[in-house]
Amino acid sequence: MSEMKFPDGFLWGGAVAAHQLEGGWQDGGKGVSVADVMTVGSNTTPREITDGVIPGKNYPNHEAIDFYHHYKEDVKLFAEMGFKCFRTSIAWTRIFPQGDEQEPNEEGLKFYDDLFDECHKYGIEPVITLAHFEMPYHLVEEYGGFANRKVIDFFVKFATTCFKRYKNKVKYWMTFNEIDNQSSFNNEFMMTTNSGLIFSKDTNNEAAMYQAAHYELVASALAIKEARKINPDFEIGCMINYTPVYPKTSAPKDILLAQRVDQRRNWFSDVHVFGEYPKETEAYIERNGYRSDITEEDKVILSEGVVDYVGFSYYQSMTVSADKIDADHLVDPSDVIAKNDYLEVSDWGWPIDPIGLRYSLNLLTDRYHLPLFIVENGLGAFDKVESNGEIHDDYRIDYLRAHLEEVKKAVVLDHVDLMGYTPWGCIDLVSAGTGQMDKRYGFIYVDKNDEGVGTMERSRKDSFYWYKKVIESNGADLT
Ligand code: P53
Repeated sequence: MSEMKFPDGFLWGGAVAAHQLEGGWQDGGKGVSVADVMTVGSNTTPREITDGVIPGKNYPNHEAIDFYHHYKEDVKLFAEMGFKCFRTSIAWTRIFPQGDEQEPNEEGLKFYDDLFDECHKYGIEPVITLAHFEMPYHLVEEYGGFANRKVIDFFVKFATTCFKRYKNKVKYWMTFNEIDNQSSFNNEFMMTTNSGLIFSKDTNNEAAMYQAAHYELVASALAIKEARKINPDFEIGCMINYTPVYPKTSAPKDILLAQRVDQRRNWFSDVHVFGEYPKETEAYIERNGYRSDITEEDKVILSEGVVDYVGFSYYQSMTVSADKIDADHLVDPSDVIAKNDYLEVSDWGWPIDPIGLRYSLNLLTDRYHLPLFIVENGLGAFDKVESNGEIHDDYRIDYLRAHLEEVKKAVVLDHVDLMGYTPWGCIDLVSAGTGQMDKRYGFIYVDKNDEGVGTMERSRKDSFYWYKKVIESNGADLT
């Protein structure tokens, strides 16, 4: 294995999202996003989504790691590691602060011009997500987020504005981050961050999710159709959280349930890739009377606005048991999760499964016959700064090495067509799920804690030097 390399031009890099690192939440004319009304949580306490910004509450995304003012220093560190690409998102609220304006905000557009120029200075290719959990809060308050068909137009306008402005600076795009996360429709965080849905007690969450997701898929397809006209050389992908689903046992009812959970989660990417809903999903939606608003025109748009590649995050696998709920009674996939006795878990309880990544790469290749891009992978962990300032994060190196070994087998032995690998949170940032700073993913440490206290100073962890060597050897040296 050690002589095996990744293909030439493989996009080694790192991934972040605007709201999780930029800060500057009111700088340059930026508007309030859904991420700006989420408080800090913890390993055990969920983040609170407040009704607007309430003075005195701790909103970690407001300042984050202040990448807005530190980006030159940070991009320089990425370049030092040898990054070929850098995945970030464009904060919708920098471009359209409220979401429904006629004209974009020039200062916001300029910020990304400068950021992309800074990347290109070092030969780093930007990889851009358009909607990464940061919809304008105004669109939620005023329109109900993606519960409202009108929001499709606002998204398409935002997307088109970005495509036109950055057509010579950005080649790789993704429309919606982890669009399939909302299949956990009882999770308020997932619903708000993905679709801007805020539930009242009498809402049927599942029904709302199918309708909102449909509008998002139409918005994605329309944006892609526009993008093709603006620059035919764009590569535009979808972005899903791929979590392979395992049966707890070899009992056929567990096997069928595992398949059903996969169907409940992964129909989103089927629509992105094939331009139509898969059979079982369509049957389920019809049976329940969900997604009443779908037009013939929508169906044409979906079939025309398909993606060029499948971007996905991979953190863990999921194991399910039909002991209590079987395939025909499954509602929310989160209800059937069981413990996998073969896997260790992270400090946040996420199962660690490197082989699951090779399995996923093969499965997605067989299913979609498209290039894949691992746009997130990594270990959220507590780091300790030694008295001499060093950070020995061997657990992070072990995690990434084990995953990359499996990726390498998938690419070299199984011939999976993989565009690149961008581990999540290449610089420490605010956790999406918990709002914590102390759930760290980075190669670069940022001195700031969950209380928001710290000097913001950046320093290189051991993993920084390890990843640099991985990139330098094009993946031949993972030691
Ligand atoms: P954190 C779980 C929960 C929330 C967001 O997650 C998630 C996931 C994983 O499926 O999605 C992605 O920060 C997401 C990133 C996020 C990352 O996973 O909760 O695209 O925004 O930071 C890691 O540890």
